[in-house]
Amino acid sequence: MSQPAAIHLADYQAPAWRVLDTRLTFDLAPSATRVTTVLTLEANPDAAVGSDATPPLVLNGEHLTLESVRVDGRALASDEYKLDETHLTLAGLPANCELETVVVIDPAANTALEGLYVSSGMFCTQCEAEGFRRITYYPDRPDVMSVFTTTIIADKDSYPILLSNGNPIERGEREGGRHFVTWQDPHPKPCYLFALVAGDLVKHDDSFTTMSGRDVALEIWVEPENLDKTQHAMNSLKASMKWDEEVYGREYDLDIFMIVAVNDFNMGAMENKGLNIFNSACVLANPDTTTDAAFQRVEGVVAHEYFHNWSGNRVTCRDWFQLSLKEGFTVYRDQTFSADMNSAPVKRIEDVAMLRTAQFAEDAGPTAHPVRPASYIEISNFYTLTIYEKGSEVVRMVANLLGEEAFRRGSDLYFARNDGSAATIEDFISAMSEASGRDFSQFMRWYSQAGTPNIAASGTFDAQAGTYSLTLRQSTPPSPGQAEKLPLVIPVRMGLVGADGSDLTLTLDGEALGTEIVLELTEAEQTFVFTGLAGDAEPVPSLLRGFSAPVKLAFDYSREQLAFLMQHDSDGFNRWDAGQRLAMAALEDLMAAWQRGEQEAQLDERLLAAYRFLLQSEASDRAVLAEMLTLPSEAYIAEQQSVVDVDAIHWARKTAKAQLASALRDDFVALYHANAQQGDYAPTFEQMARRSLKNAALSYLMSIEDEEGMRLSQAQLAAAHNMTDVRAALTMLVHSSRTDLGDPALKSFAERWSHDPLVMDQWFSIQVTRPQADVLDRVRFLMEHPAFSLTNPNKVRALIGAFAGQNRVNFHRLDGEGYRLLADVVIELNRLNPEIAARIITPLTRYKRFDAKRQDLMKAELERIRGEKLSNNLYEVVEKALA
Ligand code: B3K
Ligand code: ZN
Repeated sequence: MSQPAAIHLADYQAPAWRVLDTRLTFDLAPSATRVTTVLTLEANPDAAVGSDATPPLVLNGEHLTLESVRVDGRALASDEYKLDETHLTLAGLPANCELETVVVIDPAANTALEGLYVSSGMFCTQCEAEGFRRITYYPDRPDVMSVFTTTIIADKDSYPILLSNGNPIERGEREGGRHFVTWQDPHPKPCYLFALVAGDLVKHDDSFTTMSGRDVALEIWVEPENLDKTQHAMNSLKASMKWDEEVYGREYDLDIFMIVAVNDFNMGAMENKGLNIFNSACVLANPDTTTDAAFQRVEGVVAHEYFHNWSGNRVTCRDWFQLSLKEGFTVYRDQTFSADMNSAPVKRIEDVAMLRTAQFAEDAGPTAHPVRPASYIEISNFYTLTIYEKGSEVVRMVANLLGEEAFRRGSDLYFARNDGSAATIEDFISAMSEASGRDFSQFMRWYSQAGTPNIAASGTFDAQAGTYSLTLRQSTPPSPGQAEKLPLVIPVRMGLVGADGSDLTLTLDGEALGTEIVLELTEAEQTFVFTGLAGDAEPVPSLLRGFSAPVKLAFDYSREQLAFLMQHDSDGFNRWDAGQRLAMAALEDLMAAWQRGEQEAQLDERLLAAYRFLLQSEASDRAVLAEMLTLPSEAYIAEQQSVVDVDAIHWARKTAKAQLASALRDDFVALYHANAQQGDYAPTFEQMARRSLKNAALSYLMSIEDEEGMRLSQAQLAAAHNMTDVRAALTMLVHSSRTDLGDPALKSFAERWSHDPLVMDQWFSIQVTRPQADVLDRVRFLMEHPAFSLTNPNKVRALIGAFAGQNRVNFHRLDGEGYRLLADVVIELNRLNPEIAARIITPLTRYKRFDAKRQDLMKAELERIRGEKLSNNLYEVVEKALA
């Protein structure tokens, strides 16, 4: 088998040709769409050429049937160009010329969902990263930017709405019941930002007046039955537009901004210029069908895509190695936006919890890569948590090192200097450096070194001298292709908490610096000596406040110190983190007991006392309290272990939860009732906090199948006040031993919601995350359900993704059946949708983290997959996993 070649950052060369103008005509039909492309081309004077002759023009193109090629109006014979599976090459062109190609494509057969495809009867596109080459022959790379004029011709009855980027400039009728619309996008853009939609859609209209007083029409296009699910996205869009003006000085630049919801979509959404296309799961929201978490996801994704208009579209990426330039920065922007709209500490806790489980696991696994990778085989495999979430953490460190004002100056400079061009990470960092006068050369290692850095921290208190010496040692473990790592610049925000719970003044080198500072760790080991502490008792260090760097920090805290920080730390994030550390210690005791065969082990009293304190302290912020009452997830616990023992983890967490529930049963009942009041549903963070607190309390009660808890769950389900409460109650009943209650509830839920795919996705997930051992049969059974389809990524994620990713005990069954099921699905998806196949396989690629028996079983499935004729996507992932 010929091996796909890797592409290297070091090989970057400027494009040999520029496209000054792109005119596209789509004659739409599901199985045979004709695309006529007229390109005004110019040999790039900046590109290296050996002689006077123009360089060959190499156009990308895949799955296209070429009908004709014309240069300056003259039709070429087939020996005047070179055509293969992936390229159309023309040599000897004049330095300025016009090229016309005509191709035919088959959108109805496109199950990869890249390029032009059909979803629920409508046409739509996904071009990032390399989908445009499935539409027409083109230099499909982000540093080739052109203005686009797009004419869409289609049957008027089936496709009354025809959309593309920019502004509509002409429309009219054609013969045979067809019509057309021509769109023009005045902003030069790379082809990955091209979009087209054709369908029978209705819109939610609104408008926004920009800071300079221009009116922008806002349109959210959906299938008619979803029109009652668009208000939240519209509110979120308007809030995002305002926020980007206020916080970054960024104004929208076209007269119209459109969002379209589609049911079949590989990712969350896509920021195509002026025409964002969304996975319906990330735009539609309604209290009856959508949980609070999904409401927040809609707000965050709408903002993310909107923010890309500047960080991504006006300033785009020179090449795909720079992907985090737009993604890391835009995630940072959407995270801060959501923090401003909701509870900032809760947003930080959620983002960090995700980073520390999923991204840290990626960083420690076979596909680990730097925020700017040095090479890739398939770029679709690099839309990762490292590029997005770690990339955002790196930008956050820049922002924190610079402070708000200098960061804003840096971002203004970056946008001004690179507007309308394709930039690199150096362009971003140099703007930040110039705006602040700070040297970022060592900091750049964050972009080139993979792996999660460790900090080993230790402290000694000298009561007599009144000094506290804090030693920080950093190291980054080896990752594939990178054996040796250099020290990074690691900002460690910290304080010293005195015996009375207040922060002490920090004095370093004779200078009093306040009660909270950022230490900059730049060497492998550094010691900071705080003075002036005579007369104080030993302080407790509060380190990495707000999670000031994406690292694993170890400090040998006693459990008493953790309980103390959990109550007193002035930093909300670190209060939560101290609670998580204390819970981890208690869970580790239980796991060790389980491994010794002792099933009667008792939970550490100190954790119980800490929970009692939380439940009885009135002052707590509700939103944070709900987070604090949540034990570390099984995935997070697994991350902390050298060899993952899935059964011990599951048992320990279950046991801890049940013991907390038994001991604090009445407090949980009271907490439930104190937060149960119901007014009209609103997706405000105050209401969400109440619901999450109430449902957290209920989940403790249900962990011991408490009678009152059972009654409350059933009543909450029957009241059907909103999907957050319904889903929580249904999940708890279905996950309990009471199948006599769970099964009928599932049945009536399905009867009520069979018409709504997004609700049925939830119905799938609830069932396949059931902890009981018979769940695998349920997974297989549900794969045959009429509402399930392997060609719909949301279904695959809801059923297969939820099972393999969240139902850890059952996925990791010792008979290997969980692994086999996932491998079977991966093999099917390899043919249907390689991008999704290469994502859904992830749990199998992490086999090195488990015991020998499970390793063998997982490896055997990976080998079986390797025996197939693999897509580049899967080839790259499987080869790295088995390397
Ligand atoms: N930029 C898109 C990425 C889609 C690429 C899928 N292969 C989503 C986003 O980050 O906004
Ligand atoms: Zn993005």
